[in-house]
Parts: sequence; C-alpha cells; structure tokens
Amino acid sequence: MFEESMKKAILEWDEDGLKKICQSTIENKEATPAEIIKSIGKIMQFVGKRFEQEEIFLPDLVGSANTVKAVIDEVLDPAIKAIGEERETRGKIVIGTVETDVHSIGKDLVGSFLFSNGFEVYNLGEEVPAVKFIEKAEEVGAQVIALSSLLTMSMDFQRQLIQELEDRGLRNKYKVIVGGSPTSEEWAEQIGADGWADDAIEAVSLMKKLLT
Ligand code: B12
Repeated sequence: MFEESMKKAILEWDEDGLKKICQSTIENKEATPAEIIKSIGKIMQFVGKRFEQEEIFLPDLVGSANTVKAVIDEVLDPAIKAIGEERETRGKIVIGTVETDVHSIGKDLVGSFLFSNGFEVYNLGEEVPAVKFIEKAEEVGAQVIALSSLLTMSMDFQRQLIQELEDRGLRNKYKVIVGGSPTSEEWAEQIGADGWADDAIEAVSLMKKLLT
C-alpha cells in the first residue's frame, strides 16, 4: 500500500523516494494527488504525535516537514494543477500563516485541498503580516482570507487582521476563515471570523458553504 511506503519515506526524510512513490501512485491511478495529500496529512499527524511523545526530536520533525513540503510543491501541486486546468474557479482565496508563526504544513494542506477542489489559491507562506493578506486579497479580487495559526501566541494576529479590515472599511468585502490546532469554533466566534474548520477536508466544505 502506497501509504505505508510514504510513511517510511517521510520518517526517513527520503525526498526522492517520496517523489517517486507519489509519481508512480498517480501514474498507476492508485490514488489522485488530492487523496495522496490527504494521506500525507494523516502521516504528519502521526509524526506530530511521535514528537509529542518524545519518540522523535526537533531535527526529525523539521526533516519530515521539509520533505513533505518539497514533494507537495514539486510533485503534488503541479499534478493537481494539470488535472484542474480546465475547471472553472469556485472562488479566490488568500491563505497564509499569521505573523510570528512558521508552521506551514497544515496551512499548505488546506491550500492544496482547496486548490484540488476548484478554488484559486494564493498561498502567501508563513509569518505573514495582516497588511500583506489584505493587499493580496485586494490585488487578486479574493472573496476569502484564510488564516492559519499553530501557536497560542500567534492566534491574536487573526483577531488583529479582522480589526485591520474593519479599520479600512473592508470588513464586509471579505469572508475571513481561521484554523490551526489552538483555534476553535468558539475562538472564531469570539473574534468575529466567518468560519472555522478543524482540518483540510472540513475547510473545503466550509468554503463551499460560504461561497454559495
Ligand atoms: C511540525 C511542527 C513544527 C515544525 C514546523 C515545520 C513546518 N514547516 O511547518 C517546526 C519544527 C519548525 C516547529 C517549530 C516550533 N513549534 Co511546532 N509543532 C509542529 C507539530 C509537531 C506538528 C504541526 C503540524 O504540521 N501538524 C500536522 C498538520 C497536518 O496539522 P495542523 O497544522 O494542525 O493543520 C490542520 C488543522 O489545524 C487545520 N488548519 C491548519 N491551518 C488552518 C487554516 C485554516 C484557515 C483552516 C480552516 C484550517 C487550518 O487543517 C490542517 C490540515 O488538516 C506541532 C504539534 C502538533 N501535533 O500539532 C508542534 C507545535 C504546533 N509547535 C509548538 C511550538 C511551541 C513550536 C516552537 C515555538 C518550538 C520552539 N521552542 O522553537 C517553534 C515555533 C516557531 C515559530 N515562530 O513559529 C507547539 C505550540 C504550542 C502552542 N499551542 O502554542 C506545538 C503544539 C507542539 C507542542 N505540543 O508543544 N514546529
């Protein structure tokens, strides 16, 4: 099963190996790029648990994260793009991890899932200041701004972005959705966000709901 070999490659930081597994899985039609990304999400949750239980350490985590990022960027996103080219866009979304926060994996998974479901995704990366999100959203005519936060300390930047939109008189122009492990439905309500999702799959349903 491709998922087992993927897990091994991710744990061993075997970027070339992981690329080959992904490529052959797509070629043999064992799974679509979006299904592979879903498996990667599960594997990274497993890696995260091993880290929390101190079975692996920070360099292991960074190695696995970098391996996954490279393969999503170089193999899976282009494969999704190749399949999705003829599809109409369901809406434009600007996504990023908020200021001071470098966690990218969950946000990239959400971005890739949305992309594979027909949304046009502008991924601004990590440590993104509020003004950057807003400037990009204005530039591309996005409908949604999506904010990821994995640190309790960085969550407040989600609230600050909503405030910044209000200050600029732009709050009603955009839907703001938030996510990341320390966030919750209650948090989203508290800061006046338009939606929250627990994972990449729910993020797709949320977007469909918000944009119809
Ligand atoms: C990998 C990792 C790292 C990697 C990140 C590499 C990378 N390129 O992303 C590295 C090693 C760099 C790192 C660094 C740090 N980390 Co770290 N890290 C993790 C870890 C183990 C896994 C995160 C992850 O990738 N999960 C897998 C993905 C798939 O899940 P996810 O991120 O939750 O995303 C899903 C959902 O949350 C949701 N989602 C995410 N974003 C969004 C956005 C929207 C809009 C929506 C709708 C949904 C959504 O969908 C995603 C996909 O299903 C977590 C522990 C954990 N189990 O979460 C700690 C963790 C997040 N890190 C933590 C900490 C403390 C740090 C450091 C401060 C450590 C240090 N002392 O230096 C630094 C922070 C540096 C900084 N300024 O940001 C703490 C945060 C505690 C807290 N609540 O504040 C955690 C929880 C570990 C712990 N238990 O202590 N980390």
